[in-house]
Amino acid sequence: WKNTYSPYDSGALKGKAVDDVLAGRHSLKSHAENTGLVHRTTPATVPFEEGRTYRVSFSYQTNIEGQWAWVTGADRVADGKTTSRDITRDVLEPALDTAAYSREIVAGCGDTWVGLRKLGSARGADLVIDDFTVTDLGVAETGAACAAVTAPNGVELSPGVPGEYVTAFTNHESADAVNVGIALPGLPEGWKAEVKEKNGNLFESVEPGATVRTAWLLTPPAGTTDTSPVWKVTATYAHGGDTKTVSAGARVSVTDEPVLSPGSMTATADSENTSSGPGEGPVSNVLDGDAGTIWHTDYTASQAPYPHWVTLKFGGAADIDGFGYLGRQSGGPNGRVADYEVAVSDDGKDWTTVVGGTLEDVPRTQRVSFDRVRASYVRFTALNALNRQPYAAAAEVRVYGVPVELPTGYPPGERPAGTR
Ligand SMILES: [Ca+2]
Repeated sequence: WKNTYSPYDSGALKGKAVDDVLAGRHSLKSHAENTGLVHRTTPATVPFEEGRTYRVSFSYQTNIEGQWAWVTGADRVADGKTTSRDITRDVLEPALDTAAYSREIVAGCGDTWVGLRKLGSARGADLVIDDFTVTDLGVAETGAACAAVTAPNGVELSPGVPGEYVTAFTNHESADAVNVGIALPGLPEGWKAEVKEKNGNLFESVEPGATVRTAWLLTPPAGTTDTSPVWKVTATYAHGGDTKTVSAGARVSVTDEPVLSPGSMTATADSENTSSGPGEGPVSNVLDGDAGTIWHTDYTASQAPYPHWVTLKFGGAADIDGFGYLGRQSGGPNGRVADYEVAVSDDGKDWTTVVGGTLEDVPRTQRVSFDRVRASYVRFTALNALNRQPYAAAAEVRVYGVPVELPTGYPPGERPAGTR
């Protein structure tokens, strides 16, 4: 049966939430968790042995895209401290009917574990799993791949406009990773992937612990508006005589109107709180594509009074006609902006106000429009807060428009075959 009478929310979730139980009498359900690791195995509950291959499988249902990932991780103990990190991360696609997950892993890189990670902050995100099974498939042909590749979450692109998309490779092996090649297999038909720097997706050698980044330019074709395609970012490298590949799921949103890619802009603000960790305070959080991380004005060292502002510097001049504000999605009402002004500038010094008004307390991006103008900067000035406290905050901001000069790149380099 479907959970049409959800006990915790008879409104928005009614008729849409996942089942409480998939099979038999018991399943494990996670409801509206905070972001982070929700549950995982330990060496005592599932003793993975280094150098062996295992199949990890389960059945599941979930209701909102981009909220949950199934993770393979490893713990390492050094100097009396345990460090834990994700090795692989598979984002689980929405499935309102029971779906199956299965993946083969090679244990190693420390004490291997598997578990569930909450990625997003969408309201009412549920995941229920059952029939969790680990099958020992014997000794692996190659050692565990301990490096990691990451893709940005929540990037927006516009049809026909090359947008910035930065992937990262970190070498967690004990020795150099050589002949590293980053690729985007499974990119949908018609999409164009370029790299900003020639051969920017190839690295001769990456030292243990080091991270290297690849700046891509992705261009969705016409007709992809309002889609959220998925693919994989892979890194192939040689280490210890083996060729290894690690991968991560990737997703972007193709918007219904041109938007300047967040990665092409830099943000500054009049005030930033610095005592609450990276997820609350820094103004760079308004461009990271994560609704769960916010800019918040200082409330530790001082309580700067209104007005507050965020200035966005573009990668170059752009023709723009709108601004988007996503208020904080959790953690209380402080900082949700009421009255605002948006101004534009060519040089970051002389400003022209193009629109003003009052924002609402809604869980979506509020887009305000103005007459098309060419500019290199936008400044969002918050005049007061909905709750009349002295704080301002934002989860994400956007500028709608098209760069005057579209960025250009190079075809990605081909990784040479062989280990070196
Ligand atoms: Ca954010």
